[in-house]
Amino acid sequence: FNLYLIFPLITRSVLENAISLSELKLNPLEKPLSFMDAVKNLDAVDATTSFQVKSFFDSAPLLKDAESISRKLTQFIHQNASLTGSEGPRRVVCVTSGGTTVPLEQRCVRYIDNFSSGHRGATSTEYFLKSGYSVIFLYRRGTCQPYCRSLPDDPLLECFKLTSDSSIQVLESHAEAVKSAISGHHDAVSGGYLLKLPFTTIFEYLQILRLIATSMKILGPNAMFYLAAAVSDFYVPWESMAVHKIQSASGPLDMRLAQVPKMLLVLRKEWAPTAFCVSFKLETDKEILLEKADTALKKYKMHAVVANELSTRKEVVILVTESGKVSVYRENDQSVVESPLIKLLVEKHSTYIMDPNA
Ligand code: PAZ
Repeated sequence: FNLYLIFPLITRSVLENAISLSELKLNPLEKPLSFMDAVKNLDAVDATTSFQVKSFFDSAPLLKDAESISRKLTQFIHQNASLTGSEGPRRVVCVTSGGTTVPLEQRCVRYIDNFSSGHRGATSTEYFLKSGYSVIFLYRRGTCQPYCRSLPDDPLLECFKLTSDSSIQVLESHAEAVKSAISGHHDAVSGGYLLKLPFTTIFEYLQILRLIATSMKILGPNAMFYLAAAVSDFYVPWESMAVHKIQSASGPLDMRLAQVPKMLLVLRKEWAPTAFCVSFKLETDKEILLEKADTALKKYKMHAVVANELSTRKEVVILVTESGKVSVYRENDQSVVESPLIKLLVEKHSTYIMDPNA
């Protein structure tokens, strides 16, 4: 059973476009004029990316709740755009959190996953809210949630007990954590400062991110993207994906995955051109981490890249910007690295708001 046979045309249209474009680059005069017109004003890399992005979205399965997500977003953003504090208009940050999955079958039984507990995104959300931001929290279903860091993994079973008259009581040992989780979460959601949107697959994640980014355009430089989610680099295009569960009777499985188009550049250039954008770079090999972060900063025109190594990500991160690299450490065993990191990013965002073109 060879997946090369199942996915032979994985990105045929993408590849054809890419081939046409590379040919265009080599022999621009030999191409028909209409095609030249289509890519006018774009360099070859941008045009290829645009085609790949279009192809990705055109072939993605329809986002189920698109209308209701758009409605929630419009309401949330308009409500927050009308708020002004001592520091000017209220800022809104989109925090992405958790890993995306890549389904291998349309009626999905198996999938490839990306590592992320969601701790970074959830904790950062709390610190952004504390700093006066409103947050759109785009998170992987089942991952860590804001204000729940101090709760055990199964809060219902471990924090509560049934009394003899069948009412529910919080165990004394967890009372403080439960109180602060409930009040923090309640204040943020009922105050209209926190909107939570879940995703599971790479298709859902990118479609919702695009909706968020285009809705946030009206916020201008007061918008920020803080892209901590671990996003798949490879995927199986929907139209070439097996519909039913892949059978094992034919022996080992060979699989060829298409590359997920580089959406960061599209986010920066098209979806949210005036927003302040921070992306993350995770590596396990520290020798290549900073070089990769530098490349992301330049290639995707990010305002900042947060570089982190898997094993030390909770103790230290390195903030990479045009003006240099700063190591950010957690203060002690009781604190979290997100506290100084968000403080630094809020300062950088303030500078950006004052002069977005600097
Ligand atoms: O979610 P978590 O707290 O377990 O880990 C956070 C992280 C390592 C996923 C995040 O800091 C990060 O680097 N995200 C981007 C990963 C990437 O390079 O795709």
